[in-house]
Amino acid sequence: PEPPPTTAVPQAGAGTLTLLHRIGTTDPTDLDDYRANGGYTALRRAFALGPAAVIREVTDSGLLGRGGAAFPTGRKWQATASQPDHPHYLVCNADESEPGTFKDRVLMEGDPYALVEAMTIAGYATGAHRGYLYLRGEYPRALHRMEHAVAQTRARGLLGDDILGQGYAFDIEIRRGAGAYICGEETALFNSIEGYRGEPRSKPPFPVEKGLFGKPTVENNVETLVNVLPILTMGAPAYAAIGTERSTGPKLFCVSGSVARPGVYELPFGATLGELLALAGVRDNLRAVLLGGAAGGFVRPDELDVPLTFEGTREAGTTLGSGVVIAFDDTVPLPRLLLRIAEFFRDESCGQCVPCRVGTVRQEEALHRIVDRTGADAATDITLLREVGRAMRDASICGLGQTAWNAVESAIDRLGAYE
Ligand code: L3W
Ligand code: SF4
Repeated sequence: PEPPPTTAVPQAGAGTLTLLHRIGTTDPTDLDDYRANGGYTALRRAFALGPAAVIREVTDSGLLGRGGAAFPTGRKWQATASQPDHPHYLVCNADESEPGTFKDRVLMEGDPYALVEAMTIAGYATGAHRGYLYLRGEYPRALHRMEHAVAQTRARGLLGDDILGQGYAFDIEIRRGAGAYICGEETALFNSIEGYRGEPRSKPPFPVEKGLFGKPTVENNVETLVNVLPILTMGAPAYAAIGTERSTGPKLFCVSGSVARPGVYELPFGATLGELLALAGVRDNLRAVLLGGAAGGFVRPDELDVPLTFEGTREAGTTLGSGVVIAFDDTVPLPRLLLRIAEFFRDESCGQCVPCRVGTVRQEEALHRIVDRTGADAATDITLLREVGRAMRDASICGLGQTAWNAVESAIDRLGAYE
């Protein structure tokens, strides 16, 4: 039976929708409806172009990874395609676990065939014949939709040994996560698929060279892959004309917190934070906005003109991450919120390396002392937090430890959290 709905219909932002255009208008359980609404035109174009030209299109589009790190997708695909070692694998990271992120869920629940088609194109371009979809365990509806879409496309010859009669073989296996944030880190995710503990590996070697089962692997986020469809249907130049010069294309933003209309918004890169919050109905008593989730940073109400681009947020001393925008009005107790973030990182640290395993505990303890007023004074604990934060950032193996101090630091420095 169909699991109960877990997501509201996403609200459209201003302008034309590219990534969300089928959501809410096309039946996500009907392959014919998908095909009647533009489905599988991108794969046909990919077959007409050939793998090398598909990679060129993706490179020329300027597409940057949407999972948070903004790595150029074309460069990743090219690096994998050129590896002499075989087989090559494709992994779609659908473990969406960054607090405040729910865009990939909306894509998988509302337009599941798009992800199947995009994964097929990515596999074709990079020489993979097997794709893994690693899906967050807490997304039963997305799982149900994706299982249905994979089974239906397989039954209709859109997955399998000879896709669209083009002689290309590709299939998708779905794996469910089991609730660990760290398994969204790309190499911990490989370990999880392989049946080992979800612990990150040291990089290099990068996955493009030695990834899943030690073989060349492309790993992309759901939203990244779905962008490949408009790149191929509209062509790289038209796609690159959307957004800004360095952050091209459309972007999904997950808006939540103290707003009237929380949801997933699609806007071209370059819209300002203020414009996005106006669409979502921001309240007058706004105190702060968290960009990029728990791994991100806060901005103040007087900084809402920051452009929502990778470069714009970086220049403003914060991050776009995977598109998280959480608004907090002045009724939210900031110190308690920071404590909650610190608890999250302490709980989710895999414990493999000392700076993160110990640092996340020390960070939480110091924040507790400040909130409970059980320490000598807040200034002493803030000094300690800075030292611990620097050690975690400099010496942790993976992004979890490296970013575990970001939000707390920005709350202290930009918001004056404990003044
Ligand atoms: C080949 C090289 N490939 C880097 C690849 C690398 C990876 C990608 C990015 O994510 C972000 C953080 C938070 N040759 C390469 C290369 N690559 N150099 O490019 O790599 P990297 O190491 O910059 O980042 P990462 O570890 O993949 C860290 C965000 O992730 N984050 C949480 C994200 C949560 C979600 C979610 O819930 N959906 O995304 C937490 O830290 O923004 O920037 O593929 O292999 N020379
Ligand atoms: Fe594990 Fe944290 Fe080290 Fe990452 S930084 S490997 S989560 S202990």
